[in-house]
Amino acid sequence: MSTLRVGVIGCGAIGRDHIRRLHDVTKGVTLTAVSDISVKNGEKTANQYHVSFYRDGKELIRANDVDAVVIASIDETHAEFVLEAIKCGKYVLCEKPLAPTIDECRQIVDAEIKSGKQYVQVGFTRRYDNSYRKLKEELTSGRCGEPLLLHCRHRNAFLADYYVTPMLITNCCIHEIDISRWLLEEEYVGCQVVLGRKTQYTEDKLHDPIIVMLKTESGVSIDAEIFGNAKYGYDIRCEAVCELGEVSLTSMSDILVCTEKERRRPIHHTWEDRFIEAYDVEFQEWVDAIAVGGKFNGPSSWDGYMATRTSNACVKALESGRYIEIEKLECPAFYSKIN
Ligand code: ISE
Repeated sequence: MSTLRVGVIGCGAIGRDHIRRLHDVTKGVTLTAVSDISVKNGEKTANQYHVSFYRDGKELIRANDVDAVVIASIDETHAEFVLEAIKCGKYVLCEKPLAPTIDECRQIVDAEIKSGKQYVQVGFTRRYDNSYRKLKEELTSGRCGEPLLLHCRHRNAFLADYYVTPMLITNCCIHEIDISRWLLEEEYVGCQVVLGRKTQYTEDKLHDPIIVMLKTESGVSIDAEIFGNAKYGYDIRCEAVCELGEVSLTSMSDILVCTEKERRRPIHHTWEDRFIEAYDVEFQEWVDAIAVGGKFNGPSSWDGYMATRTSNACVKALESGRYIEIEKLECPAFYSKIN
C-alpha cells in the first residue's frame, strides 16, 4: 500500500509534537516536508527528520511530494492555508480553531462546498479521547435518560503570559464548545459569561477564572469553568446530569499509587499528557480515512465554523456582560449536521 505523504506547517510546540507523531507513531504515512516562518526553527526540525523545508506554507502545500497537510501554525494563518489546500485539492487537518473569524470560516465552508469534496478536518482532539467517546456512548444509549445539565471544568496549571481574557474562550473554551455540541448533538441558542473572583496569580489583562454558560436548543444548560492558572495541574472534567442518572469523566490519570503513607492518583500537568493518546487516534483515523477516499467522521469545516461562531458570541457576552442570542443556521446538505 502506498503511504500518504504529509507536510506540516508550523514547527512550534504542537507542530513539533505532530511531526514526531507522524514520523514515529502514525501508520501509513511518510513525513516529507515542514514549514515555519522562522527559518532557524524550521530548518532545525527539517534536518532532524531529513525532510524538505519551506519558509512559505503555501509552497509546502503546492509541493509535488505533499499529498496532505497538517496546519499547526498560529491561528491567524489557518484560513489562508486551508483555502490553499482546498484549491490544490489536498486533504488538510487544521488545528483548532479552523479560523479566528466567522468570515474566514464561512469562506472555507463555501470554498469546500464549491470544490465538491470534503478536504478539511479540524483538530478537535477530544472527540478521539476514549473517555469522551464512552461518555457519548452512554448518553446516546439513553440509559440515563435525557441530559439536563452539563458541568464542564477546563483547568490549566498555567497559561503563557500573552493570554488576555477573551483567549480563555477562543483558545480554551472552544474545546468545551465543540465537545458539548458533539456530546449532546445539539446547536446552541445563547450564551453568557460570569467572572469568578480573580486569582492573584495572573496579570491584570487576564481575568481568571471565568464561567461560560451555554444554552442548547432543547434547553440543556452548560456551565464551563475555564481556569487558566489553576496551579495544581491540567484538569478536564465533564459531568452530564440526566433525568435518570449522571455520567462523568474520571478526571485523574489511570493509575493509583499506594505507598506506606498514602494512596494517591497522580494528576496530569499539561494537555499533551492528558490527550496524547487522543492525538494518536485522531491522526491515525485521519490517515486511514484518506486511504479509503476521504470519508471522514471527524470534525468538519462546518463544525469548525459553528465553534468559531459560538466562541465569538461568548466573547461578545464577556465584553457586554449580557446574555447573547445565537442565531440558528441551516446546515448545508453537503455536511452532516454534527459530524
Ligand atoms: C491550548 O491552546 C489547547 O489547545 C489545549 O488543548 C487546551 O486544553 C488548552 O487549554 C489551551 O491553552
